[in-house]
Amino acid sequence: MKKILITGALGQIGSELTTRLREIYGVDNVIATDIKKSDNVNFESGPFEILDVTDGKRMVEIAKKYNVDTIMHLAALLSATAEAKPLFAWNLNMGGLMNALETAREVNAQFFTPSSIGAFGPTTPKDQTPQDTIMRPTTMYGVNKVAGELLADYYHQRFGVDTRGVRFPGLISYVALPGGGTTDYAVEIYYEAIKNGRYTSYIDKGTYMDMMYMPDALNAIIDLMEADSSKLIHRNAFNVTAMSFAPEDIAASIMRYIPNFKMAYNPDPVRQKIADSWPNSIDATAAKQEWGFKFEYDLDKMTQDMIEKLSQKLQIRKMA
Ligand code: VAH
Repeated sequence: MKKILITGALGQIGSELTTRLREIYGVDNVIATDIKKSDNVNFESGPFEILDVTDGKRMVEIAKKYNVDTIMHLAALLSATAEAKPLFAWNLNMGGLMNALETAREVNAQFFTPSSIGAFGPTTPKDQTPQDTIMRPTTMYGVNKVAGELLADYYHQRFGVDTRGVRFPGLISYVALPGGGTTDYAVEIYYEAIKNGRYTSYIDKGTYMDMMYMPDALNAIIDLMEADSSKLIHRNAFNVTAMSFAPEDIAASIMRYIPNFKMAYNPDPVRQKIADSWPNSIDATAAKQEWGFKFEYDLDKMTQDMIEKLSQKLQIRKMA
């Protein structure tokens, strides 16, 4: 990777991936793009272009203008929004992905796009979900992710594009808020715990989902993209996870640092149904074996860092 184009650079992953890649590869070698101008100070420091990923012609123009050799396609609607607007989600998620793959083919760039545990469905084995298994998702987001995995593999087999991807679990971070996801509760809870000392979860008790702290997610992307291609048996996309927890587990972890924190439950039928269709835990053995996937943050270590960083960001002292 020498010259990297990122789509969706203002999103939850993109905002931190842009900063991290600029630290590693040089500011001028990471071209951030998104559908709107950024007010994020990090972006003033390097190249930024307005790009609607459904405009394939413009995407190729930008890729050629900066002579990119890597495309990281992150722009997409997440699960809850996609369920509310399925046709828009199909057009944006699949149209954008197709344009990104075509651009990578045209300029001979390496390619990354994230899949998700949302690619699995209710008939998938729920515990320690294998890398290769039944994938019949019952959400538009899941359909997009399975189709996306197949498309990315097709572009590798048919056109030789070096496509790679991971099936991300829910991602937790303090820089940019996620938008329209099912796992967003695991981010909101920290903000509410610090601001108000309480949170009402829209995901019910006992609902286990895989999760990962953003620093581990960024490392996974970079490690996969730098991995020796000849060692990859799989490509799109690898199961990766750091932990699996239910809302009561994250509440208990927060209480270790904010003892008076109060948790309540008011399940949102739509997002609860999506969460219930996903695995309880997935198996990341293939990623560990083929490119050395590892993670550093477990639930309590993540909680401690989230509370510390968010307290600074919100200018509230809350550590016990
Ligand atoms: C979502 N955060 O909730 C995303 C992610 C596994 C969940 O794909 O839609």
